[in-house]
Amino acid sequence: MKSPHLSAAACLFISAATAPRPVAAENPAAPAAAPTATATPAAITITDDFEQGFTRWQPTAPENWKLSEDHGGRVLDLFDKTARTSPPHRSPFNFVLLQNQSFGDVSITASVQTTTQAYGHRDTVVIFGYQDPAHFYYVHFGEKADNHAGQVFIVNNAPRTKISTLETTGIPWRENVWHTLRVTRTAADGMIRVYFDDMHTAIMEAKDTTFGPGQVGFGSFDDTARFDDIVITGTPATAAPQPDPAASTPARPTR
Ligand SMILES: [Ca+2]
Ligand SMILES: [Ca+2]
Repeated sequence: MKSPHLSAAACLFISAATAPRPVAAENPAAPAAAPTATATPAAITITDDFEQGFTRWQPTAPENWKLSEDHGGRVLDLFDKTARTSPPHRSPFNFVLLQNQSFGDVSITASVQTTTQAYGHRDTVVIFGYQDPAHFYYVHFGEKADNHAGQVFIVNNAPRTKISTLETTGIPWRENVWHTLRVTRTAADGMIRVYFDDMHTAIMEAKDTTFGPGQVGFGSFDDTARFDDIVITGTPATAAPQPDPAASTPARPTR
């Protein structure tokens, strides 16, 4: 049996940006550091090339996903779309979520190949700010854009609603071609930017602060596709969850 002696570093790792934030200055004579805005958690990067599996990802319908040989190794293959969970509101049927990790600021990059024949709503999706099945954002990378495709959407306890402010005419998917897509969001101002193959010029934008930190993932509304080389960089939120004032504030006495 071959020993995959190099594989431990190849599959999936988390690297913390280890540069410590400056602690409170003890020496008042020390030159003042450049203003660093508000203290934010150090960003981490999570990568996955799926060479060792995909147990870190939680699928909505596990029977639709498998590892396949492609792209010079293994890829995560949304190979079937027949099994479906029933989302509480009109929203993507098949996606995986990175487990046990939420992000505030986040950048999600993926290599993606569609395995669906061309049609107007041929798509993949990237999920972010995920709170629960009824509350999250997603980008629909749809072949031809309209109010229900090729947009940034919010699912807020209702069927998905387009929130794109910069819109595209559609995503130029090609058969048997690996594309690169990226979604970024900054939590403070809610700015969302979407890229496809050209990582310099956003093709979609939106701005929404309804949801704070949340989980991230990817999949398709209702098609098949293959995914590889995921790179997620962001500020983790699970270590210090922010209480929801509306939910956690004890009821004030009213008498
Ligand atoms: Ca791979
Ligand atoms: Ca579709």
